Amino acid sequence: KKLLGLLTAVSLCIPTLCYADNPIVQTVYTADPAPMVLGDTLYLYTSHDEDVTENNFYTMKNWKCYSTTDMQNWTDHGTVLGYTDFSWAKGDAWAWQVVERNGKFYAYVPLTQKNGAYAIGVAVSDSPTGPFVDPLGKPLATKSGSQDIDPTCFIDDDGQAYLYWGNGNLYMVKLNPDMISYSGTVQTLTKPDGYIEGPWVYKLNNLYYLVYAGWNNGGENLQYATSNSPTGPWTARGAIMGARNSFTNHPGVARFKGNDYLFYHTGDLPGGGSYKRSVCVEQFKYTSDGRIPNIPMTKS
Ligand code: FUB
Repeated sequence: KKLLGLLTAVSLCIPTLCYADNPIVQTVYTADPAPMVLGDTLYLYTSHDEDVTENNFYTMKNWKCYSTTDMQNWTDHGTVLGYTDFSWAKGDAWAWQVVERNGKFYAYVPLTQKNGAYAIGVAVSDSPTGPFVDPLGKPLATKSGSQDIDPTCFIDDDGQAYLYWGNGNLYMVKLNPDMISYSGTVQTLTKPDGYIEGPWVYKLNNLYYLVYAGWNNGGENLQYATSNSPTGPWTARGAIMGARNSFTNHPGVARFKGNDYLFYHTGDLPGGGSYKRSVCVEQFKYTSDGRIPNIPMTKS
């Protein structure tokens, strides 16, 4: 049955319609999942680990998009943006996120600049599946140059958009309503215990949640913290998931059609590992007092 499931998943993934259990995508290596709910569709944005890696490290050149209306059948929208779409970048298309505002779609990306420093860029589209265009021709934001990765955007109920990012430190800046500029300076927030990278911020029942990758015995796990403010202070609430066949894990959380989902990645596809990862998803339920439970990984 499992083999049939895998064969079905692989065969139906050509050319655009996928049916798959975990990993969701079984035709290429994908990582750093970032879900976005738009009406009755969930879009899943991922980074892309190349099949042939260079220097035994991340070899990542572009980003991909998938969508579903039922969390079972997935449409493959292909590569929707790449580092070559940014004139100032020389590579490292790592974890990204796309958010919608007033009918436009804003992609926040980490890239290595031609001078070698990391930076956060932005690209805009009229469609959730692109094409995305860099409106600035330069980075949107930088702070440390070495830790400027893993951007995530959260728009609060009052319309204020926040851009968070950072490895080792948690940086934050308030975006202007145009979503491609900011006012004030980039702040270094007090990070919750265990924070490494991969922030994902959202609000539920007036509580702000920060889910992130944290330290766990020489690798990463997923942890979360909560706050009464989008700028903290954050109270660490503990680990919710480990990592499997990959040094990293990376969270994306969404409520879709009344159910809650945690997206993450493993190294579970054949030939996979820390630099050839695959995105997965688990449905979960918050406890009655708003806690995220420990969420086991499943594998088909
Ligand atoms: O995908 C490259 C890096 O691995 C990301 O920036 C981190 O979050 C980790 O998933």
